[in-house]
Amino acid sequence: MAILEITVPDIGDFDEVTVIELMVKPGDSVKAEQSLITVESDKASMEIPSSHAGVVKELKVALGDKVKTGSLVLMLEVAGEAAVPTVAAPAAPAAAAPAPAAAAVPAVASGPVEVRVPDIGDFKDVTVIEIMVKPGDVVKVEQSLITVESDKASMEIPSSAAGVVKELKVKLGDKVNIGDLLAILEGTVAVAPVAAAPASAPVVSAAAEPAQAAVAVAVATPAHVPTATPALGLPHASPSVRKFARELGVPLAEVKGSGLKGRITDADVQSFTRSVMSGAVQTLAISAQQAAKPAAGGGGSELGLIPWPKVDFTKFGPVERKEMSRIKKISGANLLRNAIMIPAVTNHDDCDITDLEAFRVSTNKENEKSGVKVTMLAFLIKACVAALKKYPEFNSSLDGDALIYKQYFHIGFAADTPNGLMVPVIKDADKKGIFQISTEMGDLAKKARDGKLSPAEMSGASFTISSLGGIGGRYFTPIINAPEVAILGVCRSTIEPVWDGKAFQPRLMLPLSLTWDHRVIDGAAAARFNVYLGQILGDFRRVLL
Ligand code: CAO
Repeated sequence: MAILEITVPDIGDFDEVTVIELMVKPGDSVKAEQSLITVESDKASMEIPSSHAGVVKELKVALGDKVKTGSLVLMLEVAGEAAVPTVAAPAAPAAAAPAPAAAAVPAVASGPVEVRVPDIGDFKDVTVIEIMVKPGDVVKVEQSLITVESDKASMEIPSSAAGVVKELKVKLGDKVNIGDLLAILEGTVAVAPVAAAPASAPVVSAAAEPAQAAVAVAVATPAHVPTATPALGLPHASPSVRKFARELGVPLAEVKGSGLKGRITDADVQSFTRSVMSGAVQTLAISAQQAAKPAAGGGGSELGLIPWPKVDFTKFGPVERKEMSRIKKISGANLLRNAIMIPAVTNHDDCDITDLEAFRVSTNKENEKSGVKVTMLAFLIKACVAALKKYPEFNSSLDGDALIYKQYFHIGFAADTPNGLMVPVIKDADKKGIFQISTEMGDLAKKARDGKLSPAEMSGASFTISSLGGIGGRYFTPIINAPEVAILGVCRSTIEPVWDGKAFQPRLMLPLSLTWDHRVIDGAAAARFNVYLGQILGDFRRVLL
């Protein structure tokens, strides 16, 4: 046996790409050429294959990491001599790497317009494996029309014009080349320069929103590899279908492909979703989670939901459609999974922070010149660390039937940014003072707003705080940031009349909302956690007891 380092092969012009999907985990057996991870730039997504067959020992990348040619992906144990040298994965299909197309300024034409296969680099006789439109469909400029596949890559071919599809000139299995006629559009159509100049590279969206590039490039599974089965974990699907499945939280390995060679199409993903919703199919992902909790609840996955309403809003008034930011899409998929899969309960409580607030204000006054402003959140982080130490199950994660108790205290805090919610992490908050925490929080919040947080700065949290205190509100039910098991929501403190046994006293009360995973934590423990947290915030000297 030998251990090999599997690295990112030559991925052409891509400088830094983001890891958006991990397709294997430690312990998995992989074949040579099996895809290990998917990476995405703003122009394309690609699957990175394994150069060897073996067993995954250790993943060296996490979701969100930036990688480039030569970055270490994972350690692979392979059969053979221990002397086998460390090798890089074979070169990626650099020819498939997209080159930027000229910005498309649509011109207007009327009458039939021919859409042809634009310049697809060195690829010859690529097979049409998916047809994404049909006669009568209205297509936009840059909308993907078909997916083609060579033995190295699959790519979606976009339309060079907008209009109504009058006739399709290709069918599944056809071999196409540069210049071949794909479709005829009719009506008044907007024509992008790419149609007039087929030499422009087709594989990059030239539309105004490059992040939504319609075209993706993938290192394809070799033709001889059989159609994916859940057991193999090798779903055969184009990057756009993978992306679609990810957005819906659909485990592709469980979807049966109806396309050529068993390829999974958008329609397959949609019909799988419908089956899950109707209870006809239970996803393995959900079963695994259910296995982790006592059998008392029975099946429980038959959500029995009716389909999502499809409404033509323009019937009711003018509308504007805007793509959601990438962060929103990613966090949305995570939030949906966490909301559905965790039996979460929220305890609301109030705690008296009158004295702490007075201390905070005086501390800030004394340290005005230091430039470091201490907000209530820094104290909350310290107080939570104390409560997590006293109630360690709140600092744990589920691992099958076991709990992983973390002996570190890395506290995530939700930060509101123009692009969406981000959760930077204060590492080792137990070892840091209020000033250091405040300084780090300020730096991390700024980086989050500027979109400059590194994946490392957003990972490893063992507990999260979501503070809306600077904004307002009373209580809310935060969603647990899996695989954590609890999250504290905090709203704005207000002066309340509090009965001291003789009279009402004006006290500054802080509303707390603690959401916890009922598989790990019981209601009584949650109530105790909140009470203890309130006691600490009421009098920090208790930390010393
Ligand atoms: N009660 C009363 N006032 C509070 C308070 C509370 N609980 N928490 C903060 N404040 C005050 C601060 O003292 C500060 O007052 P001054 O301007 O008078 O000094 C003001 O509100 C603004 O504070 P802040 O929000 O800038 O600082 P913070 O440390 O409390 O929070 C950060 C930092 C990054 C967490 C915050 O800016 C943020 O992004 N919050 C939103 C988090 C979020 O979106 N959560 C929802 C997740 S679920 O979708």
